[in-house]
Amino acid sequence: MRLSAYFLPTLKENPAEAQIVSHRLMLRAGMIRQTAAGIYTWLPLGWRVLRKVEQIVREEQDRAGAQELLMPTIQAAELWKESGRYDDYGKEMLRITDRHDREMLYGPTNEEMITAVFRDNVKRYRDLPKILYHIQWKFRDEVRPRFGVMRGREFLMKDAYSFDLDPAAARRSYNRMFIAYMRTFARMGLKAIPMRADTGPIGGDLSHEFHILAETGESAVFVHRDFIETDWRNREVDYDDDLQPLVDELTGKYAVTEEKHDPAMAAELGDKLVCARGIEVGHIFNFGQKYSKAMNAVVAGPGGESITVEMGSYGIGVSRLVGALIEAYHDDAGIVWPEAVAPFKVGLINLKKGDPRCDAACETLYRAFGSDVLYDDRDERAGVKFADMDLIGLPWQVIVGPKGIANGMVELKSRRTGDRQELSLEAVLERFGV
Ligand code: 5CA
Repeated sequence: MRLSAYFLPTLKENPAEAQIVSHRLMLRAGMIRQTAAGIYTWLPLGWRVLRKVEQIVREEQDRAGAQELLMPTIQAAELWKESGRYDDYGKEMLRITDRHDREMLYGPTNEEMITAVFRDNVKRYRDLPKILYHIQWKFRDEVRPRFGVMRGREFLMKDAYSFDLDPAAARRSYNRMFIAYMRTFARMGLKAIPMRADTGPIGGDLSHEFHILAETGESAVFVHRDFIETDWRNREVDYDDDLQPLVDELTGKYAVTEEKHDPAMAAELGDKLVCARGIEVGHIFNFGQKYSKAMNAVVAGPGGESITVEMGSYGIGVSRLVGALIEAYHDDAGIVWPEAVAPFKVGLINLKKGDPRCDAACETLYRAFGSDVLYDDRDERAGVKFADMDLIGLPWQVIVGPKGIANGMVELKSRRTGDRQELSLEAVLERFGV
């Protein structure tokens, strides 16, 4: 993409409405614009990151055996009356009336709808287990939408739902999702801390929140030092294995809480206990038959008997993750994207637009990098180009200037470390395998 043609409205000044760094940087880097309280337009740069995050979530759900579908955002109130949550959900639910005066709503979550899809289409025990998910916009009329996409009213969520024949099988599905979450967040370069949690309006008695560590996180978490040091990225998982020992290891030995553990635990862990701050990016629930009983989601068992299915639900805040990633990865100059979610891998800076050598070298590099490069071909001062490129945080900068290119050399800068290297044009292409 050529920056001269790209829709990237960056801001030099800090917007007054933004209280936290990710909100500030998303506005300044031209990723989002607010259209109403807690409702955002995703501009091209932000949208690219959102799609990358979504794709990692999707790949890890698929790997764990979940199947993607897509349910609508608008739901009929009847379904929610069946489960009893239409009244319980209160003012957080956006209620809508259609032209026929039928009560509708903008979905804050999809337990009811997926339970209806399941009960209308699955009849036999042999069709279980099933884990179904979608990645869809939700609406919650939060009292205080704040911190940009971290607590929006409209936000993108991955929500998965599991259907099993008995509690032991439901636990296996829960464990699969648990491990899938560890892998998902690790792939984005994030440390995710699973923490035993309350179930709130979703229900059930087994639940974990996943917090990623960032200095500006909303909740305090206490976590075992060894846990922070474990790298999940390279941990291979066979989802057909019994995952219970692994989940026990993660929730037992490294138990984390919002309060300092239980004195016995504190004494045992001693100075291994680290207090950190976390942002909740995922939440999983096992709620048994709460919805299946109320909505009559049953299958015929081997002897023809009717079995009420066991369910769980598993959410990831996909749009919140974009903010959380910036909370975890930024410096004074701007965002520092981990490669896995960067909107472009390389920012190409032409320091002297109009200089035939610089232009020719940049065109060569631009073509070679293809869709993974953002080429600053604007007629701007070098300082402006450096500042913008640092602000939007692409992992690598390739800087082409008249002095260097006279000797066939360009500069490669790592956004993360700030390290700079002089390389020949060929060496840069080789370095990135293009
Ligand atoms: N039905 C369940 C699981 S699918 C559910 O809705 N869980 S939840 O309420 O915990 O939401 C799942 C995730 O969505 C949260 O962990 C959080 O990361 C994200 N989320 C929730 N509310 C918001 C919000 N207002 N803005 C941005 N993300 C949100």
